[in-house]
Amino acid sequence: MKTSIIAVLIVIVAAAGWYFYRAQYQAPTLAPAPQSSGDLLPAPSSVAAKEVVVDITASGFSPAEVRIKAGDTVKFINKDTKKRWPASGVHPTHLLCPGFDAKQGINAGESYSHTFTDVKTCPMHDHLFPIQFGKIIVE
Ligand SMILES: [Cu+2]
Repeated sequence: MKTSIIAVLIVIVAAAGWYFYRAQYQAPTLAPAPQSSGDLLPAPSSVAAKEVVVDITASGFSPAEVRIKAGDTVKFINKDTKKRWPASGVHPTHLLCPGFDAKQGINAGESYSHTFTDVKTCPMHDHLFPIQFGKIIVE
């Protein structure tokens, strides 16, 4: 009688142990639900502000026309050998897009970044070579 009670207890303990082991083991397999919501993460990041690079070469801005979203940043990299000075129109006051003005010549190899917050088209030029133009279209 005593041995049969012990045997039943062992079976109960084993069954409970197996149940909890299985519940624990299965927990990670339930993870795909949060992981699939993780799949949605790239969408917000694609909406997030981005940085667009414009090279300034001897022949001017490349690309000369950039289309961005409000909040995006344009990074002007001086790839010429001379100083370059990206700024908004109109030369020489640069007031069409306030703040978009490097305020000084950028050395070769260096860069100037500006974040465009207003939805508008900003004509741009090189203040040191005011025959080179472009535009930043902020949507
Ligand atoms: Cu200018």
